[in-house]
Amino acid sequence: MAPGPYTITYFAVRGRCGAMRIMLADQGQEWKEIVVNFEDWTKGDLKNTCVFGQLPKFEDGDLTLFQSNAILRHLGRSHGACGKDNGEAALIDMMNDGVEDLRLKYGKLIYQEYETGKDAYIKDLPNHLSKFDAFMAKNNSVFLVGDKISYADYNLFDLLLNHLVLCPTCLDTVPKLKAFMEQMSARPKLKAFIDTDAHAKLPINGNGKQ
Ligand code: GTB
Repeated sequence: MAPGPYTITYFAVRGRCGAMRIMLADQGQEWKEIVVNFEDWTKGDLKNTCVFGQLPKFEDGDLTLFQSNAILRHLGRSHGACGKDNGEAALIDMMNDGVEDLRLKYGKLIYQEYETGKDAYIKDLPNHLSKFDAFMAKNNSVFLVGDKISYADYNLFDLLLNHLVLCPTCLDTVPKLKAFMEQMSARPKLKAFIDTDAHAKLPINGNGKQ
């Protein structure tokens, strides 16, 4: 396969690049990784070139993007994974915003209150996961919206992988999400990628907490 035109510049973690890597792998794309050491990052040279002073940075040929969700949407549009019409695209955007809301809560737990907040977070998790489960139950397929995989499915999958590490039983009360994870994990290219060291051995978060 010819190398893809994609480059991801990010720290040596899954973090905000887990979903885009899983998506690229599942879509049969190749990409280059530029790994940034946090010590080098603090010198500021690269930071000063980033639109919002943060990573990930994503290059698609001459196009340079920041903001992980914009990158996912761009890949969705490029690879037919953002719905079959405007209505589906809007619902996919909506669900992806829901994933982002949960990712922000997860990030707050991991980076700010892991020791004091973990038990309460896990206790409250069914309230959040049940919303995705109920929405999925109304769709007549294994995906969030329509009958084709979308960028929001990859984002949800990545975030749920993280949650299964945080709390291995967290999907026991949400059967649709459990089936979703099983079917996503059985996709050959996706499974091959998450079995690689490049994914499996990469820390989930930057502070070693998971
Ligand atoms: N809304 C943005 C998006 O979705 O792309 C948020 C991007 C973001 O939070 N980037 C963080 C960053 O660039 C990295 S993700 N932080 C550096 C800075 O702001 O100067 C979280 C993270 C934190 C630390 C590490 N680490 O130490 O390796 C890895 C990832």
